[in-house]
Amino acid sequence: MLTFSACNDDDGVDADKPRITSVNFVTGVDAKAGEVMEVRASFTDDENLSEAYFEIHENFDGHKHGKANTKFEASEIISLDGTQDEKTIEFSVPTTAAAGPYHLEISVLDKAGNRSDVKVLPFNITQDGQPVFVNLNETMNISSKDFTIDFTVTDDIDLAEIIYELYEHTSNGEIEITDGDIDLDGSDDTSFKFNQNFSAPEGADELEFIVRVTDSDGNLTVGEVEIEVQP
Ligand SMILES: [Ca+2]
Ligand SMILES: [Ca+2]
Repeated sequence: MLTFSACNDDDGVDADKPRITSVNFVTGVDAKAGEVMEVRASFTDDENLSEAYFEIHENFDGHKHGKANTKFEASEIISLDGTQDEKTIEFSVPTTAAAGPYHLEISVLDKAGNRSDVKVLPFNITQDGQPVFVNLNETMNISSKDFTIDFTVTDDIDLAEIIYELYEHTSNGEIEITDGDIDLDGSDDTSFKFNQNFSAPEGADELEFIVRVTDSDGNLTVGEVEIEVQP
């Protein structure tokens, strides 16, 4: 069986998609507003690379727009050459970029017009003025069905809203147990003490608590607590 080949060399058409071989957040996955974020990515194609596409967009989960700060968006197209190439790209994050979770999307095109799958990479933009969690334990072990989550969240100027969700991890994925929304209507809410009782469903062994706190400047800070239920 030597006669068959999977190559398209006969007709000269490049039908194989290019690939992204590595992506590295050179300056870390926390990018500070007002600073430069650097990303290095490597690409490969069987015949000839053409260009790479980088896009940044927010991942605030439907959160409303802020006032002083705005959600950062950017995109760049970079020319590539050969069958392997590596580029370092810089994004200047404005000082008014809202702190919160973002996505970097990357895809690559070869000279024949084949596009790679899109890689989606999470990162955060941070701000000195974003809400800060105090005493939020990221892991908890509970031995009874009923338990309490308590922590404090502070802000330099004003907290606006606290949204929380409690999930159960099951073999069929995540099931929401409960959620809540606390509006802080004052104009100088610089500290809030969260203290709530919850109940684990019968038979649950792993829960997750996610809390999203927005300040009145539009910054979002996300906290997570992994909760192990002891048998
Ligand atoms: Ca190709
Ligand atoms: Ca603030």
